[in-house]
Amino acid sequence: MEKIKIGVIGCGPCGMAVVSAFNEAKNKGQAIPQLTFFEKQDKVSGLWNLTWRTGIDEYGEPVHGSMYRYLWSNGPKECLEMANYTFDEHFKKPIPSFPPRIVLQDYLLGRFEKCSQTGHSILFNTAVRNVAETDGKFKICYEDLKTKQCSDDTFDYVIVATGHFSFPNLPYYPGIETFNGKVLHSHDFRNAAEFKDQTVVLLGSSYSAEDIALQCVKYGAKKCIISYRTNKMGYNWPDNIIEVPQIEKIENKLVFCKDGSTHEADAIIFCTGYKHHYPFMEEKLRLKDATNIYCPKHLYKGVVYEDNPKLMYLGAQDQCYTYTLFDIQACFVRDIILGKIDIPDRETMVKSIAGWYKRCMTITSPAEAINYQRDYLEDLLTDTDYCSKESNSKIAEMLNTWVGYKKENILTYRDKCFASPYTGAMAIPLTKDWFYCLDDSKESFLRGCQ
Ligand code: FAD
Ligand code: NA7
Repeated sequence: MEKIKIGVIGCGPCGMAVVSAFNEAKNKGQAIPQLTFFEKQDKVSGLWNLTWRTGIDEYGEPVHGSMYRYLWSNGPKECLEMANYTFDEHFKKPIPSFPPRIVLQDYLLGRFEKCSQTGHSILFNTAVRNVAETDGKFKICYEDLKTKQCSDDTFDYVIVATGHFSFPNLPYYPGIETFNGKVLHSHDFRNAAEFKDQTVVLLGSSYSAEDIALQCVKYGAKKCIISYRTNKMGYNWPDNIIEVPQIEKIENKLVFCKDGSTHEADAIIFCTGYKHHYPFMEEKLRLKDATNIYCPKHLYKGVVYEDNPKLMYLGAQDQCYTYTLFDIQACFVRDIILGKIDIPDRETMVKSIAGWYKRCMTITSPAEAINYQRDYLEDLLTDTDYCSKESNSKIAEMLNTWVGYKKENILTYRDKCFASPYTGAMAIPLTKDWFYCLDDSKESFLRGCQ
């Protein structure tokens, strides 16, 4: 019998989770399908590859990267630890709970190396241009970015793992064209040191605004002014970070807020989030809705495309859980493809999606979002194996504790230690408070971990 063919678009953490999931099946002696990955970068790990580029890359492609220098994990590493590859296994010694980007990438790559015996192929420097479905088969058209050669291939299943934190949501503010200073979206933010001695206005009040404001003052910005549309973050900010209501207009160097206050700024950073963007999917296969914690309204169990269950989207929701969620989703998708999980009829799918979506729309606090995602993953874990439901619950508990630490003191939450949900081993503290750790190299970080 011919092997089932799976085309996976993107080889960031979600694509890498697919490799690990099938590797687990192979280790158990199961026959696995033929996996082909299309990756437009020249290496795996998606956003975790730091790039200095903004705008377009060397091939004229939109730059995928949204991460920046000096980025440290914004959640405890124990909440994204991979069940089949613990931090202790990788680093061979305990490390602190909040590592810099490069350390988490190192870990990601370690697991990938260990769990990569699936015989898969990865086409690097290859951008998928079009995915179309006819008679139950998917045709993927792709371009080799180096040679500009376009080719196509046919697949039984398609897994979209291209991420959704790369295509900026960039609203208009009246008068912004008169602003005498730098204007950028967080997607293009690369180095906080650039804003030394400056007053920076950040638009938006979520993870990017929070972290970029902290980064800026950590590396010498004079002041950060965070403008919120709906709610303040309300953290115990240092004196040089303030929160102000929505900006109504901008004139030269001045920004005017809804509450009548005026502020002078040197730079404006749009931290207004990202949009789902799958231009390469033919219209009937394309996710279009805004992101939320469940994800667009058309994914059964958060992954299976309602209109065509042989198409899956991974990691398409906003995330409290990250690597753990990607891994569990990948195991779930693997078991559908291996015929271990049945896809119900459309009516049942629609009902299931509606139930999760309805609850998602009632979420009003971080704790509700965390517990929602815990329950969602627990639901997947009923049908697939990855980690125990107890470990999943422990992760939610830790995420709730982390939210509390942030409320207590936004400057010190990264100094806290958590325990592994799998081994119980406790992290060690940073040798110096995070706010004073200006060197984010792997060497410097691991040197402190004797
Ligand atoms: P991505 O990492 O975006 O990978 C998608 C891959 O698809 C990329 O390699 C891309 O090149 C490829 N691709 C895209 N389009 C195409 C195409 N047409 N053809 C071929 N290949 C394509 N998570 C955490 O756990 N901790 C953190 O501290 C954290 N910080 C973050 C900070 C920032 C600024 C951002 C933006 C995100 C952060 N995240 C963090 C979340 C992060 O998005 C996830 O951890 C993870 O990278 C998502 O993995 P992914 O595989 O879904 O997507
Ligand atoms: P988020 O979490 O989607 O947040 C976007 C923020 O931008 C949020 O506070 C929105 O306000 C605000 N927003 C969106 N549109 C507008 C307009 N038109 N005007 C004003 N404000 C707006 O994106 P982030 O980049 O912070 O985080 C995404 C990921 O990147 C996350 O996983 C991090 O790890 C890094 P709202 O609160 O909806 O009123």
